[in-house]
Amino acid sequence: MAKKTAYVLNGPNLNLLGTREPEIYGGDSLADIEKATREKAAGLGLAVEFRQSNTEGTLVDWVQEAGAKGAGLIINPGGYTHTSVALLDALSAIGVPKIELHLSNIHAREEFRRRSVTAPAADGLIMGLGAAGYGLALEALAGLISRA
Ligand code: CA2
Repeated sequence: MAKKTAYVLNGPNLNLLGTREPEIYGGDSLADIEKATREKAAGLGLAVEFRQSNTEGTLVDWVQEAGAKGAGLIINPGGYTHTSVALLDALSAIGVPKIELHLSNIHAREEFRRRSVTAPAADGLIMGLGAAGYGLALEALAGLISRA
């Protein structure tokens, strides 16, 4: 039987991970995180679509694709977390399990980061655990997929 696919979507500026602000986001690059995520997924028997875009519409398209072709979704919407009704609407429209993920604890940061516009569409949130959050989110998603 074909493996179920977990989409792991990353929003704006996450391609810069590892180049600046390691005290906030950790020292791993997005490529390091992708590698660890793929290893974790293999252990869980899941296939992975791991993607990053700086463009809101592309992320909306990928959320819709995850709803049509995927078994579940992990999303770090980056700065769009705090602004994007379009991503909230896309996430609300899909019927697969969804986890919102942040490297940093957004509630411990500037006031404008403390509100997530997209969080109401998520089944659960993981934040503040750095790159390790991706593996933890995948584990949680595998559980949600198996119970879906
Ligand atoms: O903590 C997170 O994962 C965030 O989603 C990361 C976003 C930020 O806008 C959110 O408030 C919280 C930004 C990621 C930008 O990452 C950079 C990393 C290195 C250098 C520059 C940006």
